[in-house]
Amino acid sequence: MSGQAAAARLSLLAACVWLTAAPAHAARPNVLFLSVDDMNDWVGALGYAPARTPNIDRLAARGALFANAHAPSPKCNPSRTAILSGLRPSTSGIYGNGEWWKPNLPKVVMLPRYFKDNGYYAAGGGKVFHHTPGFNPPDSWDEYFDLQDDLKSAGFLVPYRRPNHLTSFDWGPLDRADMEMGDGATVRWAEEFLARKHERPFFLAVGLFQPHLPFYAPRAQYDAVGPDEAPVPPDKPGDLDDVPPAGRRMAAFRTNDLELILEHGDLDDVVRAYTACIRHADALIGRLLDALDAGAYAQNTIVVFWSDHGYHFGEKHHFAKNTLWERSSRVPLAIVAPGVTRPQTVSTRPVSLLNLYPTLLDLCGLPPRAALEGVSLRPLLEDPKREWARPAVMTFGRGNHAVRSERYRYIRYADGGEELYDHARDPGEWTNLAADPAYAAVIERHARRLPAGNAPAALPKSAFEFDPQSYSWRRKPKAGKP
Ligand SMILES: [Ca+2]
Ligand SMILES: [Ca+2]
Repeated sequence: MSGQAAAARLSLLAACVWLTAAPAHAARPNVLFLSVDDMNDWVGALGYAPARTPNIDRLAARGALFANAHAPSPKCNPSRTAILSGLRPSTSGIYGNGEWWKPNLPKVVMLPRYFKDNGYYAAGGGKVFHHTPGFNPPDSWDEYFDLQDDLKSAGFLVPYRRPNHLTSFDWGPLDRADMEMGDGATVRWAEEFLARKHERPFFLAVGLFQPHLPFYAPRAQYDAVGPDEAPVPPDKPGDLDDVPPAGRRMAAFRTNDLELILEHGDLDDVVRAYTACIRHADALIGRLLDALDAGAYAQNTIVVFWSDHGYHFGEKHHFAKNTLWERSSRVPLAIVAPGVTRPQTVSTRPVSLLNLYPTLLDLCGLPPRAALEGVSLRPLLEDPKREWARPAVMTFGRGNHAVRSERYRYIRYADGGEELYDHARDPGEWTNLAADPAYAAVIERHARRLPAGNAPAALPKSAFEFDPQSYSWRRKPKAGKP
């Protein structure tokens, strides 16, 4: 080794020692990763008045609001797994709520774990991963606040108060205050977390169950909405006539609930209760923002607010989620990044929540990961109007995808069925243009953005034995073998 090379090596070593000794996180921002469950785009900041969401609106006004943001999949587990893994459902094979991600994707490093492995204190509470047992491995976190089973979901689940005609859910007012609901306990924990002194930068994930069904809202929120304030969305007669069979099958999923709600004349009351649940979530978000502002971390904490997917209330004669239309995929998304975003900016560029993982690594200066399929949104955070050629892609079930550009939504089902909607003229997605030859080039342009592969569905829960004590899985022997 030459003297020069040796000197260079020594100085490199010295640099390494310095890097190791220095607090590597000195300038790293904290993260408040704040999510809601099944909240569609009914927030004031996105132009929907009845929900009345002053706290979500003030959060959005502090930074960048994305007005064309979409979930990677219209269901809890595939959406959350995609967001937290940075992998599309078509890559991971996690398409539904019945597949544990961990035994199927043993090598994947989820977002909180990556922060934890890179010097952050990773804390979570409520519903971040899908909430049933086996979806939230403790090694993802330094600290986790989990609700007891009877406190989970939107309110207090059992007993259902009405011997009602529905089997799957209930709605209405509960005689409880905002902080006495299930999510109130999570918010109280997060308030205490934000008041604590932290030695390391933190990644704090707060996952509210609201406004997921059952749509139980504090009575004060329910009463404040009023019976006529939240309109039932229009369901245009014959709207499904131009939808291919695969899309009609998605629309028909769980239609029993919708038929019964309509038969009993309850849809307006269901919408009212859901709207009250959004207001309830908003009130809790206000508590969190106040706690952030009152503590030591207001100036150096990135806040990301997102919902895991949207929700139908009769549009396309469908109830809940599980479709590839705008109503199932469009979500509120706001990012406040001190020193990067400017207040009151709005971007109409199409973005997927798949981009959150690489965005947060970029904003926090953590090593990028080549495996991630999204890209950092930093260019749009800095300039919300800049060119953005990348559409948002969403997947539901194997081989079924939607591609959302700034203007169009193109849907292609596994059997080749297609839909195309022009949002400049038809925001309700009522007229399928896919068969119109005038749009052949538009379709071709969007079809190029479909995922290249469609991974086989991951193994279902029934393929494994799960031990909640050790939080580990064992593959069951295949049936028929001794
Ligand atoms: Ca959900
Ligand atoms: Ca139609």
